[in-house]
Amino acid sequence: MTDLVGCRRDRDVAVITIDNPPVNALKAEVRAGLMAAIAAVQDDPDVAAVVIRCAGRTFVAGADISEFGKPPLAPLLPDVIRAVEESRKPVVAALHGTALGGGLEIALACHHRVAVPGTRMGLPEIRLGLIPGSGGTQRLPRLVGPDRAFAMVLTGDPIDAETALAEGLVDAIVADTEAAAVAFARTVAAHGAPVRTRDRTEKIAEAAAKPETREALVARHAPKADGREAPPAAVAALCAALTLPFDEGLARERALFVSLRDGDQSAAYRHLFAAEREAARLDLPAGVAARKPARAAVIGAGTMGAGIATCFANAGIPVTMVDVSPESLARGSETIRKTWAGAVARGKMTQAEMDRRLGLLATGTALADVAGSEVVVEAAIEEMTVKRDIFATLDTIVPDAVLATNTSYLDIDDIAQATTRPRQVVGLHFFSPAPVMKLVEVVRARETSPEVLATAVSLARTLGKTPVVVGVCHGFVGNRMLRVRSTEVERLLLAGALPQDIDGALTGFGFAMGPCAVGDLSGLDIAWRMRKAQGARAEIADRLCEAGRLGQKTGRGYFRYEPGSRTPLPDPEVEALIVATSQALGVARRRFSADEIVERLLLPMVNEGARILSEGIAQRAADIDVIWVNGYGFPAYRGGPMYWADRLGLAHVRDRLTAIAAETGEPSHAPAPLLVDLARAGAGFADAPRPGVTAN
Ligand code: 3H9
Repeated sequence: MTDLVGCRRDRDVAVITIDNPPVNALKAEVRAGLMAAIAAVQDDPDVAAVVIRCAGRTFVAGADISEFGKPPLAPLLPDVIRAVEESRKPVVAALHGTALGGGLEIALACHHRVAVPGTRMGLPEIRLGLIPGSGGTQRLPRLVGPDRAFAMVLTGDPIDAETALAEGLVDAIVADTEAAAVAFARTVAAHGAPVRTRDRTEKIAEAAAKPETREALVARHAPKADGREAPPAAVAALCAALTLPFDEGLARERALFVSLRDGDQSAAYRHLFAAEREAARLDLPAGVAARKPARAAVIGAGTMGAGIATCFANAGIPVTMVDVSPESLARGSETIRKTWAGAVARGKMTQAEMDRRLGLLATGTALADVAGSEVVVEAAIEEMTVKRDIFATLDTIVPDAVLATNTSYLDIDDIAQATTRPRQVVGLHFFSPAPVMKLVEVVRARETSPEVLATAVSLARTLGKTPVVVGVCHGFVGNRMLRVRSTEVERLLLAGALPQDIDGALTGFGFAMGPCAVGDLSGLDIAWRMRKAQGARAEIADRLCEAGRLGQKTGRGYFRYEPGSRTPLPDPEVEALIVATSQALGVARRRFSADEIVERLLLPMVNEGARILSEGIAQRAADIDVIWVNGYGFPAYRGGPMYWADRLGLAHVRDRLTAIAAETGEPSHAPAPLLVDLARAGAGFADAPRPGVTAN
């Protein structure tokens, strides 16, 4: 055995324990230990059955992701798993925590599985741009049937122990993994030779025999083509399980897995996996720890306020939502109730759970109603005087609370000065719809204390969010870069592109929606109002608004919409308006290819990212990637804008920006100094020096 895999005897049952904290990932030493342990018990006449279990908080959560991209080390997981399945003594997997990926694949090859309540089982490889690579696509359909297997492999969503029992993935739910698994193993040992999962064909017989059943499965579960390579590969592997002899299906799965593992997309997903965890890590001074607020308040019952209050109640934290307008408060409460009622109607939540969450939600119309809260998130309208007033008042009502603002643009340092304790003020910038969107920009103001920063990050994680710490500037990281893209959209429209060209280029790149359709969805008047307030103009966007084309809500924006439809349709009227605007401004129009549009929209954004990095507004390039993938729909399989730029090569990015600057005459298109320096050094944004973070 090895240090990471032990084997002890409980009378006639061998108990193999994997102990590789934190998540028992299957690194080479673990694989070797498991292989040796399985081999050792085969010839031991005193062993009648075997249990595989894990120490610590979880059963194996998968292959060790950090080994991908390096030369594979023997024994390979498929070989270990084959040895488990071929064991002459029955093997029982004792599951707890999260049995995921390669971990679940081990369990699938065991002859039986038992789980404690609360265990979650899944094949999440698709979220890493992969498919299961050790028989998951071949054995899972044999145990749970093809329909459930397609759903699990293609969504990556885990199932709970009760579902697993009902579907045949586990044989029993037990109170205590080890003792119950040993007892279970002893019982099955008395029932003769173990049955291998590979030989269990009854659940796949129908789909194996009928092409129309397979076609229906694919139609039901395969997502529409969106540039990701893993889903079609998963479908191919699952179909192989239904149509090929087991060993051939296994070989097909492995070949598909290896090509994905060694490809660009899964490397991009791995980058994001590491980046999301790194972004939540803080270098805190010794002795500083996050607080765990037990009671929260949200100021403002608009879309954002109600959404944020929902997040608190969803996480089990009692929350008071305050709005001076009883009408807004009633509307906000109704929005929340409808969100949960919808989940109940879809079978995603029980009525009892909804009632419990409703019980966590209180409302009030006076700021004094937030008394007793340990964190307050202000989500009132975006006006500095309003926010400063609220913060000045909160200062006295909740003298010890963390005071957070959800502002998207305003200067948090200015807001903090309205209080007597700017050290306790921080930004928590949620994205809409708040209960759904994972990203939260945690904005560290000039005086925010490390304790408050740590509290904000930990709170965001408790709410199930992906926090990224950013500094104060107009729009922080995400919206500051978005603004650059919006400016470029306007510039391209004037220079010759049409909305459908722009959206087609970016959806072709992998965004779910193009910027023009997004504008139409959220309403073009929002940005219009902001421009008017700042005395700024965007000729085409302004003229659309002036013509009453405010987006989907008026049935017309950059596109036109048939009544009741959300499908953007090109509109000759818009084309005429755009061409006339170009003429009026004396801008010559020309054609732009999709590749050129992608460059023209995204490279200036990357350039802004470089400035953001050198100003220390973001700490790492990877933080910017996490923000754009989780908050703005940048395709995850491209790893985020800065990672994408690194893959293009910064010398190429620099040269293209120089060419764009020459064509547009726009000084901000000139490559940023950091980009130039890195390109000269042959380095990437990933190598950019991190700004020194000073503790307040
Ligand atoms: C696979 O299995 C392929 C096979 O089909 C075929 C192979 C041939 N490897 O998320 P957390 C680290 S693909 C290495 O903060 P939580 C993680 O980086 C894999 N390390 O905790 C972090 O490190 P640090 C399929 C891993 O409690 C620490 O563990 N499996 C791995 O919020 C704690 O993680 C998956 O995709 C790993 N596989 O969540 C599961 N997993 O402390 C991916 C985690 O240094 N993992 N680490 O930052 C997860 O979904 C979550 O980590 C889990 C725990 C739910 C397990």
